Amino acid sequence: TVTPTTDAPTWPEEFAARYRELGYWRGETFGAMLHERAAAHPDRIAVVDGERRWSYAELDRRADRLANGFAARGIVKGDRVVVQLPNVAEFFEVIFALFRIGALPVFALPAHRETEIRYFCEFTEAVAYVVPDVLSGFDHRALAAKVRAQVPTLRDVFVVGDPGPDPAHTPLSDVACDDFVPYDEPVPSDLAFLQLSGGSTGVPKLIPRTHDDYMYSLWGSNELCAVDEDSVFLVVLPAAHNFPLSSPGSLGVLYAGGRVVLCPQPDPETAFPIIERERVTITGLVPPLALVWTEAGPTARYDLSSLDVLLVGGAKFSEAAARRVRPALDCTLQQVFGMAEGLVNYTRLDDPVETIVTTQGRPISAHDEVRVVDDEDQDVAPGETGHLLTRGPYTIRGYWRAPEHNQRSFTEDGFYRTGDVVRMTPTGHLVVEGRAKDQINRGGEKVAPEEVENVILGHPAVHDVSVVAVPDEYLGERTCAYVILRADAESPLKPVAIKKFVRERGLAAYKIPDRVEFVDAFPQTGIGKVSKKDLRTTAAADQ
Ligand code: J2J
Repeated sequence: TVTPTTDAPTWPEEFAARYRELGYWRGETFGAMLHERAAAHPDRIAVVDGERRWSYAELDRRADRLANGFAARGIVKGDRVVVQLPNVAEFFEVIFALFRIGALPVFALPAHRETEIRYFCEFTEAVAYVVPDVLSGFDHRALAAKVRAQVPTLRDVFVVGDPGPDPAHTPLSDVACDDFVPYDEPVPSDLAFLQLSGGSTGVPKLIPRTHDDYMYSLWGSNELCAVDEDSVFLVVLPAAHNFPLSSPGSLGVLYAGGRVVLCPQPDPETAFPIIERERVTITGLVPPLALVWTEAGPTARYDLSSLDVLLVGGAKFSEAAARRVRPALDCTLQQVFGMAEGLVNYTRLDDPVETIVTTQGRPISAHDEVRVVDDEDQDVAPGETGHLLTRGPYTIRGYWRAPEHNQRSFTEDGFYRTGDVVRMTPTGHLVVEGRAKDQINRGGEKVAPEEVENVILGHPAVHDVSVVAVPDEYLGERTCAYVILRADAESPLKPVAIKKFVRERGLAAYKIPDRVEFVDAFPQTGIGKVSKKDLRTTAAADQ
């Protein structure tokens, strides 16, 4: 049976039974999976981080020792641990250690700052927070100290690298422990981790994924992306994001017994020499990066001939850009339209070129149920554009601890309302035509306007604010904040003052409005609400 949890809705028993019968849920856990791979091919390289090369046996041993150490510190099955690490080998050591003891990593991104991290720690009642020391000039230990002072459940801060002077911070290297510490292991139907939603509300929602369901998305992806033990996957995007983690991602490649290579920065100058040196065969990029790579490819001084497959997703990849991939990089483009909530669509490697460049793929599974509906939840005619609803063997049935929000985001019969507006081709491929959710897709990085608006409303001079998307050639969309100042506000206030305020309140840099405009009023809809549609039109025209 599916492990019951009051924190997250799960699949009804009949669905769970069907997914098992169909062989999608294989009854594996991440902890056991790594043990098995390490036993089968101990000496094969699992993770490469600069000069460090960890074999499967090494990664397995490290995860075991760290699991003992975490258990010795009282971290138990079901506990939440916020993990905020860049693309370093320790990321895998930490998450597999947590998987083993059944504690749930909460996958923060390196860009997250105080507001987001405090929220993750508070909301999940996290017992520990794992950070790097200093990253891109930002001291994560100082952030950890602030958050720890505010969140009583947070007992431990583990630092990868130099722990600094704070006695409350423990170097991760001091945690590992050779002596076995008994712990209660998770079962395959248990939650494995909490992933972050792109979000369209005031605070990001947390996505509860089980060992069973996520594992299926991995091997299902491996089959479609031709990942096997000879695959060498380059992690270019932030490792914790669902795309580089699972589509097919680092975890898919580890499942297949392949090699994961970590890339510290996404630019061609950093990535291309690594591709040459490690003979990388597959990687995944968001569209803006894919543009940069295809521009740099033809004149690159590095041998990129090992690269077979380039996955592009996270935001719409234009047809024109898609056509340039093969000529520039001499590899097969695979479009991927996925979401951390579940459903992942891929163009197939053997699809006709026209399909590859004009669609965002079709679902992994024959049992991914996909509906395209109108505003009344009625199916549209075949080929018409509508809202995408989905349910299936790796799509969640509800967010973690969000019963009210779940009422809106899921239909009564358990379909997830993706908020994406799509059209289905006769071959079952989906074309993303737009979006109904109030979210801005800034080159694959998702910004929830409401979250940014709430922060800006905290500024003493601000009466009202509305954040909207502005079309952008490179990122697809950028953000623009329209601000109405208070009548009694000290003028003049400069746009940078608003940006600075958002930064100081501790939001990730990609959420700071690219543009700030002061206005006297917002356009209204017929029923007196702010018309974001009209604001977007104004913003696009004013560029
Ligand atoms: C248009 N919009 C896209 C695409 C995602 C693989 C790939 C991406 C994600 C991801 C992921 C798009 N064209 N090709 O988790 O496993 C937009 C949609 C979608 C939202 C999900 C994966 N690919 N999108 O991007 O949870 O709006 O996951 O609903 O971050 O990104 O965002 P996220």
